[in-house]
Amino acid sequence: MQKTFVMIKPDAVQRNLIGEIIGRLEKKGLKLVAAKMMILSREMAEKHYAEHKGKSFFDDLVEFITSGPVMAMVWEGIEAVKVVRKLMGNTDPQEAAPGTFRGDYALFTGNNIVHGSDSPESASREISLFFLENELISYRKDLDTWVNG
Ligand code: D4T
Repeated sequence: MQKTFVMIKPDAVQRNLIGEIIGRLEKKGLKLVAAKMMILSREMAEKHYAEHKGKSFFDDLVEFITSGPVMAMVWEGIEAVKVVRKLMGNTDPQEAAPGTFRGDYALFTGNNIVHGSDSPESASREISLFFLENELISYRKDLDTWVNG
């Protein structure tokens, strides 16, 4: 079973989309194993987006992601990293397919409502940046049998 890190960004929190995004992840069959509402410090934001340091959009990105509360979460399921990226859609909401979070609810890259890890390695790094090991809940759902075999 794979874990991935998902963050509902400040624009989506402001637009009351927390429930919509969590609802879609739940209905897909993924399992929520950790969640924390927080306002990112500049230091945390710079660590999270370290791979983009030096790029033209880095300062705006850090400004945006620290501008208000985010919902940081860990979701678990078969191929969770890939599945969440598919549900999110293209980084550029104008290219994101209808039916995806970004395709349905966002208009431009600077405000693209949700983050999801792009590889299992990124997921491990991001999960340990945001959560202590004992904040990840291990539990069983009947649904596990139906959706995960
Ligand atoms: P995140 O990391 O937020 O899930 O987005 P993606 O994984 O889909 O895309 P990314 O890492 O390439 O970009 C991180 C973050 O930077 C913003 N961004 C990106 C931006 O404002 N302008 C740009 O040109 C790009 C490429 C949006 C997401």
